[in-house]
Amino acid sequence: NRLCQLSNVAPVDLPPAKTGHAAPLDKKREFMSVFPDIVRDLTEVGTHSDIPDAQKWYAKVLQYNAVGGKMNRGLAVSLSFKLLAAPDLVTPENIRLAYILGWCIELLQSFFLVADDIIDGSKMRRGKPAWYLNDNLGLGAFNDAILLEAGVYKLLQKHFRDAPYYMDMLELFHEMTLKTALGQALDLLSCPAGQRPNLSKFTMERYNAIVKYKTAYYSFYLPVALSMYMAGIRNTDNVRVAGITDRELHRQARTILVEMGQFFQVQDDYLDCFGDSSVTGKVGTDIGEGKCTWLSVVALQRASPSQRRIMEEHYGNPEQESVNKVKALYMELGLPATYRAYEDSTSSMIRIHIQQISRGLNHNVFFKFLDKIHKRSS
Ligand code: GPP
Ligand code: MG
Ligand code: MG
Ligand code: MG
Repeated sequence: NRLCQLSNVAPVDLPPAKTGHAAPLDKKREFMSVFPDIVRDLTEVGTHSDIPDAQKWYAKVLQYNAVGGKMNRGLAVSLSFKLLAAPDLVTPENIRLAYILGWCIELLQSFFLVADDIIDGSKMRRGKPAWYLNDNLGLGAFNDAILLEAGVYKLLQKHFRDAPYYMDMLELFHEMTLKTALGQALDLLSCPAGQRPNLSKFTMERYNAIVKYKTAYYSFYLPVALSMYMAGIRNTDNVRVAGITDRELHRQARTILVEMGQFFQVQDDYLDCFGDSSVTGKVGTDIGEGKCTWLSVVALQRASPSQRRIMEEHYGNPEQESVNKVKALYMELGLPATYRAYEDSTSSMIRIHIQQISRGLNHNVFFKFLDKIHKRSS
């Protein structure tokens, strides 16, 4: 459509940084400064004031679970909004709205993590006991996961119900949740409760499908898609006519972001086994739980028949001795070096793919994401 042109003219790509780094501290602080308002929005006097105990509990659930992570997903909304939107749209009010959307993703993420830790039997999250282990909550934590998810929709309603892109955002959150839960289902099907893992299902194809669904969509596509909806398309009179809803642009963004998300989960799998708990803030469970991970798939690709027997005998057994045997096999197969080579080649390949996408989307949105995760250790 000649009348509609994208609000931003993509500048020349900046040379991407070489190593990963966390979000700058001031941006994180600014994002954090909105959190008390988020808690207030969800628990303020006047809403459910007849049940103050529940409101107090909700505030506690939010405080324990929604903060303390890297907050990369939450910060990504405002970061890409600033890169995608026309300068006159980048107002303090809109940046605040982007932060609120960022908190919606952080809430969605905390909902997933509370559930995932129960499911995976993980002991630690973000350097603290997993929520279900805190105060011996047990399965009561499941209800708190529901509280966290419900908060997403309360915030969207409160701040966006009159926005032209409200319905797009609602549908997007629902769609991302469905995809994530389907991915989680696939993750769990690799090792059904009470059974030995079915190693014949541990193929790279299946692995890629699991991580695309359980991680990539909500972690990478969701924040950028939200910022695209906010950023807007302008007509030739420079009047904003709609959010970026162009299907082709969304498709291109999704393709590259899903690729990055898969890369991110490979890193997560590597860190589960070889990461430093004091840096990752969590203790790995993948080998003991019999997960279909990047390491287990590559190990099986390379294993001799006798090495495969070690996997068959010990993979999916939480006893420390079995876990150690599998780790020793991973070392014997040289997986840390394979991983490092994979990390370098995948980063370069993603860089090339970014350069190939439409100029209608500022490439720095994607380069910034990639820089954040390249060579990450947490
Ligand atoms: C990461 O898997 C995937 C998720 C956290 C999504 C969970 C989705 C649900 C619908 C509950 P992981 O188990 O490898 O993550 P971690 O290593 O952080 O435990
Ligand atoms: Mg887990
Ligand atoms: Mg899991
Ligand atoms: Mg993991």
